[in-house]
Amino acid sequence: MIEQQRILATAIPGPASTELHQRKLATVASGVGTGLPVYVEAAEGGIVRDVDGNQLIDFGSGIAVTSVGNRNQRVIDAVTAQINDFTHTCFMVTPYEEYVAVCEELADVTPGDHEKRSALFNSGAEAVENAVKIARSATGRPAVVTFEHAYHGRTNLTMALTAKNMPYKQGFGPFAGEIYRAPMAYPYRWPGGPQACADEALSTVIDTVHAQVGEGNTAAVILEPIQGEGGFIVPPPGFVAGLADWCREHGIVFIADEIQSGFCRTGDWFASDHEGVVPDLITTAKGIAGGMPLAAVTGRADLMDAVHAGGLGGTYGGNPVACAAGLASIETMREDDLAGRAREIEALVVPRLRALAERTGVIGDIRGRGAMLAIELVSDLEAKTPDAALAAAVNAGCHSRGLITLTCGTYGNVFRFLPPLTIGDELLTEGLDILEEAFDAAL
Ligand code: PLZ
Repeated sequence: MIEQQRILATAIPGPASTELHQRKLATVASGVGTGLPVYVEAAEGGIVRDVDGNQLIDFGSGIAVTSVGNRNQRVIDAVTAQINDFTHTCFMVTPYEEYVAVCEELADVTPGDHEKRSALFNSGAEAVENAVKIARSATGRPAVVTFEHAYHGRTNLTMALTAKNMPYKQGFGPFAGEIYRAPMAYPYRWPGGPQACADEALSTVIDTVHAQVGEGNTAAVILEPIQGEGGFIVPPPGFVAGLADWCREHGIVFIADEIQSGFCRTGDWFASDHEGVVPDLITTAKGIAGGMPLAAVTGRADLMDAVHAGGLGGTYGGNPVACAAGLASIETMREDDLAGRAREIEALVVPRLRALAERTGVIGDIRGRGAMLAIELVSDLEAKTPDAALAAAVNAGCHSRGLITLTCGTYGNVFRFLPPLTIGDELLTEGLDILEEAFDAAL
């Protein structure tokens, strides 16, 4: 048991972490970065404990993964039982119930009550790759439309879908072809202002695809209903629904990438639910399995089943241990109403962020839903000049005070909040106090 309490036992990082980091630098490829090099020994609930005995408050959840809390007991029990039974057979060789049960749960919790099928994979990027394969196979069309500020992964196709060059794409091309980028409905930075954003962005996307791609050549449009790495950009009401409707009119597969926004993070099962949108295909990963590697594509049976037998798979996809963790995580979300908890977190955090914005004058936008919240930092509120240096300074200030925080955004100036949904109010409040201190120290 780790007490749900922040402890600063040494400087952060402390001596034991620093020693481990020297070993890391000598042996781990330098392309694999670390945002906060404290080496973790244990974690529970909303606390991560490092090898120096420091206990940090977790506002990152390993990038929106441990939504059911670090060291969730249901996950531990399910995984332990599964490991004792068997760890692997390869579902494509000799199948097992856990995979099937995860697909049943996915059909139940994802938007829409139509006939659905799922396929399981290991990572978010792999799910996105497969969603595109399925859309192309089902439509016989090549093109895929993606958006500014999008993030879909680090494999070749998903790098092509991702917008931001550094650090994700620099030097790694050439990228996959037949990918077209459309403008994103980004209310805070939309030239015509937030009121005009939904309509103008939608018509620009439609015109762009018509003029530069051709609806009949377009297999899929892929969108994060709330963009993650790109800056927690929440499109204005109507944009996602309008896009999905237009896709349906033209036989284009609408793929919602809910890898970061899914599984109760935004205060409902999926961000699409807030928009009243039923995607044709939905990609999930991260929060689905309490930290075990599991990802999925779920969607309309007619599309999913258009792929020839044997066309989808992989050695580890839907590994039984990961599936057991997935089932335990979904049960936790349902039984403990973690979507409701995400809404409570929003209600606690947003007023504090508003007060912080008023006091500091450097927060241009507060946005997000549930426990997927962010502030965009600017050096000039009128000009909306991105302030990545301040975001980095506040981030470092949080880290040294024992709060795990993350930044994001195309311009590196967005500070995001992704606590485990099970975190207690006391740790949340203390984390927000630390954030204020870090702002005061950085300004
Ligand atoms: N789609 C919407 O958020 C992963 C990336 C961290 P993988 N986001 C965190 C990093 O720097 O690599 C993500 C996402 C959305 C796809 C992915 C990719 O998921 O499990 O990292 O492959």
